[in-house]
Amino acid sequence: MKPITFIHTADLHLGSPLKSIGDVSETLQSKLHNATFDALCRIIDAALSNDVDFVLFSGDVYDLESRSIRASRVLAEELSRLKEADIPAYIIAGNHDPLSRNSGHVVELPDNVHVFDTEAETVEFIKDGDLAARILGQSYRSSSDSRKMYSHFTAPDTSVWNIGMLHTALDPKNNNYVPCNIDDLKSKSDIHYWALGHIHDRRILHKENPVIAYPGIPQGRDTGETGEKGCFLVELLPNQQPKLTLVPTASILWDVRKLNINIGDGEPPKTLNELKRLFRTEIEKLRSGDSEDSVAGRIIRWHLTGKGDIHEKLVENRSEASEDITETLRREFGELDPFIWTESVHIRTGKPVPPLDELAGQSELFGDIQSVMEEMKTDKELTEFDDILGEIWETDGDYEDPDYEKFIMDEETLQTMISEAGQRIVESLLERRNNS
Ligand SMILES: [Mn+2]
Repeated sequence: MKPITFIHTADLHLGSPLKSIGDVSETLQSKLHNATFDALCRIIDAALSNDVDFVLFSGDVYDLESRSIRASRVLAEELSRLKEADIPAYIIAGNHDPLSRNSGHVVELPDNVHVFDTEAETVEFIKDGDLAARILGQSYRSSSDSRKMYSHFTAPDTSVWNIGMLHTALDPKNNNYVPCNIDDLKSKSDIHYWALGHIHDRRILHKENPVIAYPGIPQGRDTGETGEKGCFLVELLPNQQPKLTLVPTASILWDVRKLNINIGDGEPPKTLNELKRLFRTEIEKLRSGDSEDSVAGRIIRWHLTGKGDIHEKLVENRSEASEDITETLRREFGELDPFIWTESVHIRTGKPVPPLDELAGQSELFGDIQSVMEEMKTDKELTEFDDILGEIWETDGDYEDPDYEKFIMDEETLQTMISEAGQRIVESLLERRNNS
């Protein structure tokens, strides 16, 4: 087998707006508007600078079935850059950009591009005159597709790399997005690499024989799509483990960050001004890192945590306090380069009560509370509760809809809820004790 390298990307959702984040300036609005196109440009840059053999787009290149003219034009332009370097591109259509009757390309794509048909197809990739890989793929014909596409992906032999392109939720019960599970894909022993699309988190589900991977969305669009985003640079070498390297592509990063008012050695902030100073220090730290990383900016949802006297002042006028902090931070950092845009500030502080450990030593009641809390944190049934709810919130509704407010019940959220409940109980017991 010949060694091959390629880029695997998916779910570009070109032209899709980033979620509305409040009253932004025109400059910032245009940065948000260009972000998905910037990501495409970075993907093509990575293909060219690594001199890859080809580029795979595993569905949802466009956000909408009625493709925008700008998205079509930019895609054609970017793919032409690959053509100049003699690099082919392979595209399957997903649930957002199915190949139905209305979906002809407004702008013709260059001839180095193969868009897979709605029936399974196999395309050969020739390198230096020899067959080096086969790409097997199939496009959605409408916005949902219940066909078991993978079962029609059959390669004549395994003498060259066989790569399957599939847009799927990888959920056997989900008939909208190509029902299947990981074992179905593993059972296709003629496929070496499953280039998946649809799920916006980056996941490597199986490392070899076959590789099964989602590169995730190249540019996050809301606070449910936080952190670094990118595409995979894939190297397949004979008799070696496949190598997948993340190439960062997002110019704008979404972030949900905790700011603990008890950080540092000093006293926690007592006034709003002191609290804002704490935010400023934190933001400057982030900005200095971002300026080295070609990040245009970050959109942050803050969770203010910790214990201190300022808590009571903050919760007295909770929404006014968080709006005031938000406004100040937007004004100071929202227009800088790199920018930090504060999406919102969630006040989750508590009263300055002694640690539960200490209280537990003083009275039996607090000792009991502590052991109940410990039990809850490791309770098997609660962990299962988190599994069940997590699943409901992750799959209910269209999670690709940027306006869909995600609330994913995961282990960390559950632990936070337990700790916060404990804090409330301790606060009110102490209050009662002080008042009696
Ligand atoms: Mn999709």
